[in-house]
Amino acid sequence: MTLKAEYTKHGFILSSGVFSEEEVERALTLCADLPRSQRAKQNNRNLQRIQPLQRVTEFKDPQWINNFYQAPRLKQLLSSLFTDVITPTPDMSRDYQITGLLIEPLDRDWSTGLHRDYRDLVPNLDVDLWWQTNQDYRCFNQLNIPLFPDHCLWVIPGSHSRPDSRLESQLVDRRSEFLNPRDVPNASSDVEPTQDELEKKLIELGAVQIKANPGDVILYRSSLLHCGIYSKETRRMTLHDGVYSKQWHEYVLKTFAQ
Ligand SMILES: O=C(O)CCC(=O)C(=O)O
Repeated sequence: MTLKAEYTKHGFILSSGVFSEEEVERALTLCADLPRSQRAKQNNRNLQRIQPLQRVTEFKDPQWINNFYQAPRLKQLLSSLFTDVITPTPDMSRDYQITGLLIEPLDRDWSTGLHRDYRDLVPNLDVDLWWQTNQDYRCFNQLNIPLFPDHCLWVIPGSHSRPDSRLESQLVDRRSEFLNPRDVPNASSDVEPTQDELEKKLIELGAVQIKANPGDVILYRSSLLHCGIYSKETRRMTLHDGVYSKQWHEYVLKTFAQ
């Protein structure tokens, strides 16, 4: 099966060793202090995402982002899958820059819960238009680039090209229950589900946990049913971005422009 056929079928690819050790080291050096500074700035020890990096004043070298994405093996990977796409966020509009850094919370585990981006994250979305746009696979593609070993992402292979099953839909509906751990102050219940239960449910639904190493790239459709599970015990620094296209940009303009 070609890489493109694999991506089209499963909705994700783990590509090993796209970035060299030196490139990862450079990224780590530039990003090393961001978790500390942003947790302090936002007074939130459990911050799990710094985004967009382009707007973080403590981020010393925003131009590096563009250089980083010029890595020959990344270009090769993307050009074997797409034509007419661009990464990181093109200079179309600052408002749609999503270059981010995913980090571990310090005090408690956290998860995104099972979801499809846009459909489950944007209130009152035109779901028919989103689904129709999803048929164009130049839209709704994202990247995780771990700088430390990263086992946080779970995906349900193939779910990007079909509707939810009844059980998937039930788990998506319970998303908010899995965002916080049991020991969060003011939790409404002392029997909230744990991350272990979430993992068990994901396995029942056929989800796979992606185990990536520094310098690997996980490319996935953001319309895929997916879930990030973050452990406070495990250091996470994963660059997170999209693969963009004219078609994607038209969609966001139509959907979000006032
Ligand atoms: O933490 C992750 O790897 C998943 C992030 C995620 O779900 C998203 O950005 O849509």
